[in-house]
Amino acid sequence: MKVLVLGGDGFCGWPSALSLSHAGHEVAILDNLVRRRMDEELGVQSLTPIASLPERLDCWEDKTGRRIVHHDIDLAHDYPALLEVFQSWRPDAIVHFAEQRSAPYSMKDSAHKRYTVDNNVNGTHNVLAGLVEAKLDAHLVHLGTTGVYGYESSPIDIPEGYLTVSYPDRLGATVTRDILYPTKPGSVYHMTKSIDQLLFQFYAQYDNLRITDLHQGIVWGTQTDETRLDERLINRFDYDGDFGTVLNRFLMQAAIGYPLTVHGTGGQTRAFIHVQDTATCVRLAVESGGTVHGQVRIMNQLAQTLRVIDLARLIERELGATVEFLPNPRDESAENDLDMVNDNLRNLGFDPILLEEGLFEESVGIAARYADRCDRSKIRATSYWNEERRAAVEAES
Ligand code: NAD
Ligand code: USQ
Repeated sequence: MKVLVLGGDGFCGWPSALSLSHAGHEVAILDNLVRRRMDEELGVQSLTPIASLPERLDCWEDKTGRRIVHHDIDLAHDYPALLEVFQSWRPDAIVHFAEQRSAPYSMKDSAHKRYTVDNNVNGTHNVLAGLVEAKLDAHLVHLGTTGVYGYESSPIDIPEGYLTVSYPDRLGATVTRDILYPTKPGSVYHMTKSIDQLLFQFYAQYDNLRITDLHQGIVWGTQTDETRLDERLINRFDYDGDFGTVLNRFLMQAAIGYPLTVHGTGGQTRAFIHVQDTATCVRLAVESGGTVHGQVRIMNQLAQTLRVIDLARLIERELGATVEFLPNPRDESAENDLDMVNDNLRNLGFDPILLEEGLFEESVGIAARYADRCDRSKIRATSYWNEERRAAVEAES
């Protein structure tokens, strides 16, 4: 298949592009490299020294003989260039990673909120409008988030996107239908993913597009089978307070002897998946292809759910780290339960990598190896959800 990977230079997109190329697909990356410019804006670099994209692509060709082409296009603001790629290359599948994906970054201030909405909503809409205008029947596989469901304890296992509801009609007869699971985003970033869901539903209904939305949990780990092949292929490792996600941050903190930064009581339960599994699930979604025209296929993409404090205690036990409870800069439930169905991907052959299987070593090894690249002043999360949270954190500090 010809697969266009939007956002293929990022943390999830890069290993997924390599995995698709390794599997024999013809791959092209569309990425405007804005994530690398955000590193400059935030004054922090990936803990791992990532090569430039041209270097990465040359190295991949040296190692495997397979060429991946790069289109430097802003998905949100250069619609004509996007359309030209659709019309001239005519991909069979499009994997969409190209969004601003940090919740804290999206909550910094009005400029970051507006950027996140503008980038994510416009980018997704441009892809959908472009598919229609190019008369392209490509399968769109989008990386969404388990965060769209919200994090309130639920009496049911969270289903895969749709909730079956029954209610009485005017005459008292029972009506049953599937609706999108009510969304309750916890940040402006998560809100853009909720909006994406409506855009998909609309374009599937009126333009018969083929769409899979992967509701993915927090990704951890760094390397995959393909990125391990050469130092120049190494994946990025975000550890800072904006882009670093909780498990990778804890592993890095343990490696450098920094107390684990648990927000609040650590009672938040979240979904997790290893980056190797991200690449696997994306490939399974692309290769399975078979979505029904007109109905968005939603698959929950996670290996397991875990409480932040349990993760911290596990790392404390296994790696001898210390735990520090910090006032939470986010406005989120102090505690929640979370159970989630993931049958759709399992039925396609997904066999999740679980935390217990001890993949810590690699991440900790990487963190230790590049510890001198860590700027400790960038570890604490300093993006506050609202003035009340800021005041509460300042009062406690
Ligand atoms: P990332 O920031 O590392 O990568 C995103 C890539 O998209 C970057 O290379 C960036 O340059 C590119 N991009 C952003 N806006 C663009 C635009 N307008 N035009 C062209 N390119 C653009 O993020 P990631 O961690 O790889 O996440 C990828 C996707 O997966 C996101 O949509 C995110 O919501 C989703 N996701 C990520 C996680 C996680 O834990 N990392 C978890 C669940 C879902
Ligand atoms: N947390 C800590 N300490 C830290 C960092 C985070 O206790 O040092 C807590 C947060 O308060 C939160 C939880 O850990 O309760 C998760 O935070 P996170 O930064 O690891 O993840 P999140 O902000 O939810 O976002 C990440 C990705 C995002 C993706 C989402 C999946 O950045 O792109 O959509 O995970 S989900 O969590 O399912 O919404």
